[in-house]
Amino acid sequence: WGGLGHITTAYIASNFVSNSTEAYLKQLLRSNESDYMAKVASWADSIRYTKWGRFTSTFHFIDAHDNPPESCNVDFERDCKETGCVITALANYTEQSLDPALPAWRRAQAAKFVIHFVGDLHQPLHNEDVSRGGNGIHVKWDGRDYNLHHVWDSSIAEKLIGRGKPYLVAQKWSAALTEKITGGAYADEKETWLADLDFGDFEATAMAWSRECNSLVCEYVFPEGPKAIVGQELSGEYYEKAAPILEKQVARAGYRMAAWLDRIVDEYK
Ligand code: DCM
Ligand code: DCM
Ligand code: DCM
Ligand code: ZN
Ligand code: ZN
Repeated sequence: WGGLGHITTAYIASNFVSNSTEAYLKQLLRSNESDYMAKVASWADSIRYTKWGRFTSTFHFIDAHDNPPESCNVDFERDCKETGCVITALANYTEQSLDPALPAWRRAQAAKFVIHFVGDLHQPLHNEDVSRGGNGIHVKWDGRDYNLHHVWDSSIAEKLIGRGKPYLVAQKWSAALTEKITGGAYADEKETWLADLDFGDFEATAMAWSRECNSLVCEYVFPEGPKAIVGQELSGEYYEKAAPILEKQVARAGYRMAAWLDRIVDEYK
């Protein structure tokens, strides 16, 4: 996701974590403000092009070598790169955040990676190989040229909630989604969102969430295949179908992030 998506997932998570998780993370991240998670949610993107952070560049996605729109699937052995993918990254940084032998700054760093990668795992094109997750596919948005990955990372969300200061619009969006989760459209299904959460197997959990997300690629990202979308204007009908799907993925990411962080803190303390 772009900044707006990551900040929003983190704000949602901060609305659902337990009091002890909030206290632990505020201390670890050295912040007493309500944006203690939101402000670290995009950190992993800010270091991926630096010299020291280069080793993390493939950690943000898994390149599913499937065949949309006929067939969508993810296979860990086939699709996770030697250098790592979002599945191994989430598992490794969850382990690090639980390691009492690591100093606090390393556990803080691990927590920041966990917050970011739970978010990325819920972006459909972070679970797809075609043209490097859509980065190589030119499309139109409000008449201008963009790549498809950017449309799903940012353009759809920005159209949905409107432009403005990222933290303010993210807070507004997270409040609306939190309401949908607690008492609105998602209230009845939210428990099913945690059905695949198995804190005894980090990679299996991440793969279950990845498969669910990847299946959206066939239906909503490339409904008529990758070739048919090239050059198309996406801010109209395509947006109308994609926006509710994207919104649910952001809500799921935030709700699952909270549950995951609760498990980490429960086990650590
Ligand atoms: N941070 C961290 N590890 C530390 C100290 C801080 O990961 N040892 C994170 C949490 C803060 C952000 O970096 O949100 C900025 O920290 P500071 O306020 O120390 O500049
Ligand atoms: N990305 C992806 N799948 C790929 C390559 C990249 O999902 N195979 C993502 C990571 C970034 C964005 O696309 O969010 C841009 O990546 P880059 O700057 O590496 O091209
Ligand atoms: N939305 C928002 N702020 C608003 C109106 C809408 O953030 N003032 C976002 C969050 C909603 C989504 O747009 O979930 C769709 O809005 P609605 O459910 O009101 O149609
Ligand atoms: Zn992206
Ligand atoms: Zn990322």
